Amino acid sequence: MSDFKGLRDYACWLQYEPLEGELLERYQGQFETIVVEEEGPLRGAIVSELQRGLGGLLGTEPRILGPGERDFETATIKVKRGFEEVLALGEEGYEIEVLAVEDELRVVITSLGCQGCLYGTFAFLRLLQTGEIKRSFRLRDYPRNQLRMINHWDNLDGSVERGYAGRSLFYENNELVPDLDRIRDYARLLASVGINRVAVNNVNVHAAETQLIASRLEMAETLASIFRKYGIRIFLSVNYASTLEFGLDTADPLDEGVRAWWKDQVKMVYERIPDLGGFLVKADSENRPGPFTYGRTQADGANMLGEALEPFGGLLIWRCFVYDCHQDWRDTKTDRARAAYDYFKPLDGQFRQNVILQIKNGPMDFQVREPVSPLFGAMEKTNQILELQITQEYTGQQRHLCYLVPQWKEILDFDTFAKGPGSTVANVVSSGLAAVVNVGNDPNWTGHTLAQANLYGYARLAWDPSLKAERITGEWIVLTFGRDPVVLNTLREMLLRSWEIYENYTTPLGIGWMCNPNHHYGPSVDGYEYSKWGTYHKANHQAIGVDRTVKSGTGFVGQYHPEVAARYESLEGCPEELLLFFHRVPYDYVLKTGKTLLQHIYDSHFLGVEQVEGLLASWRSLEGRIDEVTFSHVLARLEEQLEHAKEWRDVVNTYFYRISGIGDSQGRTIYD
Ligand code: GCW
Repeated sequence: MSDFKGLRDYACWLQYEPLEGELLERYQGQFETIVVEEEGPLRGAIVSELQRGLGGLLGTEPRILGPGERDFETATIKVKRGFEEVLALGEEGYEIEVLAVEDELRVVITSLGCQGCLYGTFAFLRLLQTGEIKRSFRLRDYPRNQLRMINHWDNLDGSVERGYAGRSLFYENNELVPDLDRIRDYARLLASVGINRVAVNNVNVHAAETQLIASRLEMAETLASIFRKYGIRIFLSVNYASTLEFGLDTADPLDEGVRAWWKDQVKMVYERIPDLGGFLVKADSENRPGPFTYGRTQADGANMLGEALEPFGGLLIWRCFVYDCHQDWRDTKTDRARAAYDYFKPLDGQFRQNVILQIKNGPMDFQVREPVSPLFGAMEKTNQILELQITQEYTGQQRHLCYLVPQWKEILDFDTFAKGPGSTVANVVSSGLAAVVNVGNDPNWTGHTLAQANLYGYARLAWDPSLKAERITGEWIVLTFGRDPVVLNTLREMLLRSWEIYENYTTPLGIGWMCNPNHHYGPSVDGYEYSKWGTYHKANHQAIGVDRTVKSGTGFVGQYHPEVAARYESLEGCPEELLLFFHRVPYDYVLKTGKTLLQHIYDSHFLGVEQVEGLLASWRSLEGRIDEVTFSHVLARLEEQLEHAKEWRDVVNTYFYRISGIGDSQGRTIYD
């Protein structure tokens, strides 16, 4: 055991610190005899969680009886399979029922499947801490999404693409890490919030990773066996053109040899990992190979792999992040935002049943603000999942506090109008959600301890997208830091406002990309302006923004359903936070606030920095209420954030002052 496992932050939201006050009074002396009737493969996880949880929260050592020893009369917690009464909740759903017999609380956790029994157990422990377990309480809950997936961008050499929390949890020097305990702890952490699928290697698959489905299959097997104990199935990212690495001279999806090779390979993998979830593929994307090389479509490529996986019940998840990454900035006809829809929409109906398209939330790439991708709801006959980014590539890299649940809520609640009003993204992506994770081998998992909230929040939303941001945030704080109302209120406010604050001091009104190329940290207004990536703001001395309207621009707006398109098409109707994504706007254009666009840019940048000062002051006010190690760690990060926010403010403001020649109406300092 490495030392840091004893550190408080290592336990994340599974602290199980002793309850105090009213809750302690309410639960003390309860739950001493437990019957875990459930006998399935997750029994071990259920039993140990009840012991840890109740031991920590109430200081009890509950007697846990097995199915042979059932003792219905005296059991105060019962975990069991049910049938009719919980049928509608599915294998992963559960019912928690609390009845009071005089002063004794009797809890029954019932599910159709062992997975649901485990989730019910975690939920029960959570609800104890939020104080919701009471006399006569009943909760029936179930996951709204079948796939609740985590994507790792981990490479076998131990590096993590876009990782900001140390090195890989899984690999080092092309081997599994020596201490597998940490992976077990990770599986438990993910299961505690209902994650059920994990893709264990980077979507950019290099030669070493290709061996995960061949000579290094035992590594994947070991990972699968660890995650399996918590009901999580692994996925492998594979190189579309693997055949070329194994001596074939083509990766043409219609070639018989290629098809046969994949069928054999998949069979071999499933012999060793029978519950493998399937494959995840990034093809024809950012210089990765794909079916385009052979004049074939994305559907040809995906179906070839889907067909190989089908006999084993495997899924093929195919990413839609396909665009021209060798664009000439002088070419104004090509619009990267259009790419995914242009490539995939015409293929609706051509994908096999076990193929799922994984679509990034926005048409560009995880910027602080983007519209929702028009592909959501555009392909009625095709399975889709939403891809989010928990790792903060463009949102402060876990050095800045940027809590993304409010952003994700907006995305999930966005009405695509695909089938009339109410066709929210949450409804159209009924196959589920995937997200690029933010963990690494840092002692606190996520680099910034408060970034743990993003992982927690993602998982809770994947379980139930209708949960309110306030609810999720409150839960996370209570589970992580306890029930001190001052901590709860202060921290909740800090978290919930941090995305908007980050946006204020970075890129304005949906334009994105004003960051340093390659590593994406810190301001560089023209960093991506003359690059090949298709990411331009086009600021000159009079105006900024990209005209993506149908009337006079790239026509991107026309990819949305008419109700949505009408809103974006008009300059006045367009939501202002996305104004520069859809329109080219002169600096003296007057916004709804009565300010000019230029003045808005200045004001939001001054405000953003003041707000970070506010975050710092709020955090400082918690001194003594948060353990010292975490307190000073977060304090140091916030101090860095403040310095950095000033850098953003000054670089961006100076840029616009220099090119427009117009100063701040309030005469604040803008460097020349
Ligand atoms: O956001 C970009 C990242 C790449 C990443 C790519 C993708 C895995 O900068 O590092 O590659 O997206 O999503 O495929």
